Amino acid sequence: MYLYNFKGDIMYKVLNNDLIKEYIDETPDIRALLLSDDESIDKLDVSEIGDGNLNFVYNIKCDKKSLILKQAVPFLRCVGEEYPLSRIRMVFEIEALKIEKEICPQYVPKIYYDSVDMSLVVMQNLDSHKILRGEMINREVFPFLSEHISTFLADTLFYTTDFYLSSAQKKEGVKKFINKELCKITEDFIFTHPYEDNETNECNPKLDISVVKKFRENRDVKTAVAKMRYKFMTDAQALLHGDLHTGSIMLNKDETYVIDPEFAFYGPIGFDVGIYLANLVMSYFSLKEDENFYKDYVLAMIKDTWEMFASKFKTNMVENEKKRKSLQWSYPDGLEHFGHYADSFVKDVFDDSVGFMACEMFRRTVGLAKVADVAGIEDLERRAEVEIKVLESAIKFITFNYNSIDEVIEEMQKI
Ligand code: SR1
Ligand code: MG
Repeated sequence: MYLYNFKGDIMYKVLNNDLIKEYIDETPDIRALLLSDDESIDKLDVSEIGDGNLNFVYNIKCDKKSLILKQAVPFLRCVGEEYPLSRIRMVFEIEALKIEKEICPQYVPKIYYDSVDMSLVVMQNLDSHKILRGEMINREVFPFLSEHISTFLADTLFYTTDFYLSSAQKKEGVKKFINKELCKITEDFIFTHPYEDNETNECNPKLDISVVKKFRENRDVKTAVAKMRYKFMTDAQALLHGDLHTGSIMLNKDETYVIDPEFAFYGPIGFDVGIYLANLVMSYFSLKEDENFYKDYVLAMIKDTWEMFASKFKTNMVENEKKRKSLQWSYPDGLEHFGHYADSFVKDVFDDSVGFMACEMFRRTVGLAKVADVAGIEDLERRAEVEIKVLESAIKFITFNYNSIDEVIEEMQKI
């Protein structure tokens, strides 16, 4: 039933609910996680639960035991087999999960098994946790989320920079994460297609096309987006998650987990921060006039996430510098000067974050991949009103300079 290669490993096959059981039966390391030797695979309960754009995700249960199996297929799930995509993305996902787990064990699910041949990873089932996007649509509040996400961002991003790694380690890291195909998806679907007449773009039919034209034909917007695109392609600052929207976070009131890092590569720090903030901003604009409590909550999330991230990243820089005592800063007052440099570095990350935030907001409105917070609004006229706010604020974010997150929030409140 399965083909084996010369090393005796199972060769790739696209799984489905039935094939998963057979696969588990033939893979002792996974089988032992769910069944005792004398138990039959018929006891397994398998359901496909993936709602992402790329892969298939199976929830596998046996009595009280359960796990998640995620498999990459050789095409882009949301488009279909006519959009081929190599399965190597699973290698990047596995490697990134392992690095993130080492840096932030409390925010990354446990990995039980991985197979490069089968392009799959078997992980902890976060069955008492839900996807953040859905929880925000249900107006749920999470007291520790900003604390957790700001630490995840500050630590995964800092501990993979040249500030922390040796020059050689960092370059090895960059080489290991040449994630060509998924970076190209981002270059196309975030930074290119939304600004052109592309067949993959999709718009709410009730969205006034003149507003779309307004940013597509605005030279300042296009120049600024081109700069963000170039920065994304060239600025290998740190190992990014690469797709840190609110659908890549699972949580409950106490715990937060970041999942799905298949887009991981060495890129600009502000990309991860900006994508996350953009998804909060879109959630904010999706709220109705009278939802003041949740509006204030989302604005507080935006402010807290940025401010906690900035402070934690700076602390990481300064504390690490004290230990490293690099020559560059060791002259009298060196550490104080380094503190100024850290402030200036973090301000550059802020500017990048606001720019990437705008790019994510444009593409989630007129591009292929939408966000349910906005696209899920059934009344298309109301959805269009929200989309106009998203586009108008994105135009401001990409063309103006802001000194602080408070200024960004003030801008949002004016729209
Ligand atoms: C064409 S793939 C669309 C999007 O899905 C992923 O989650 C990424 O955000 C990608 O841009
Ligand atoms: Mg994903």
